[in-house]
Amino acid sequence: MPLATLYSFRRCPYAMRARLGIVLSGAQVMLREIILKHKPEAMLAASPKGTVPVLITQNGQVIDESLDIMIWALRKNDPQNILLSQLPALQATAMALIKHNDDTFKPWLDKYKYADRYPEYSQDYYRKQGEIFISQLESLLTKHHHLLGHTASIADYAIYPFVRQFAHVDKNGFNTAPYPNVQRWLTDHLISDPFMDIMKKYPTWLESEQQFLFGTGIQD
Ligand SMILES: N[C@@H](CCC(=O)N[C@@H](CS)C(=O)NCC(=O)O)C(=O)O
Repeated sequence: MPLATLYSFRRCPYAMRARLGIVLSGAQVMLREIILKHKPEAMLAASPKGTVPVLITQNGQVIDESLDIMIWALRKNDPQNILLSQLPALQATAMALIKHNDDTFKPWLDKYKYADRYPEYSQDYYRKQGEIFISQLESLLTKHHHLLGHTASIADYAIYPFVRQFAHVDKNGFNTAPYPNVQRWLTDHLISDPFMDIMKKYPTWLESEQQFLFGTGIQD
């Protein structure tokens, strides 16, 4: 049976979250690394909205939302209970936190990162708006080692790629800000094996050229 295909872009935090879901589930897909400025026709034919990641399953189902790709992979195999499947209330909390990340934090992150494109306010203003979410994470991480408990869940994996981007805008400023638990949490993830796995570099996939096996394939 052919493997599912994942259109991905290495530095995109949404694509990172999808690749984390795949790695953590032990799934294996064919990875096609794309360039956002030159999206492959085959990807646009499958998902005309033109965002990465896009997964095309073995059955031809198109999944073009990063969180749905994580869920697709983890529903097949989730040895670490990252999906919190037996804990529906906590799972709902995780989904609400991820939604807050995507709907509120991410737009501030973009404005902070590209402040010159949004001259209405200063970069400092955008950073402070983003820090409202960072403070919420700090208070969660003061209570337990991971966002929602003592083990990492989908909330941690879906959110930390975005916090990484936020931290990278001004690394020194971030590292000296009063968020010791967020700094510890982010560092732990950035030195972890799953992060190393998802950040391997692949040459760009050009139509009908090479694609790459991605993931461990320990899942059936
Ligand atoms: N809601 C989507 C958002 C994905 C998204 O916006 N990805 C960005 C890259 S990080 C993208 O593809 N943007 C289109 C572009 O830049 O042309 C998801 O969760 O998958």
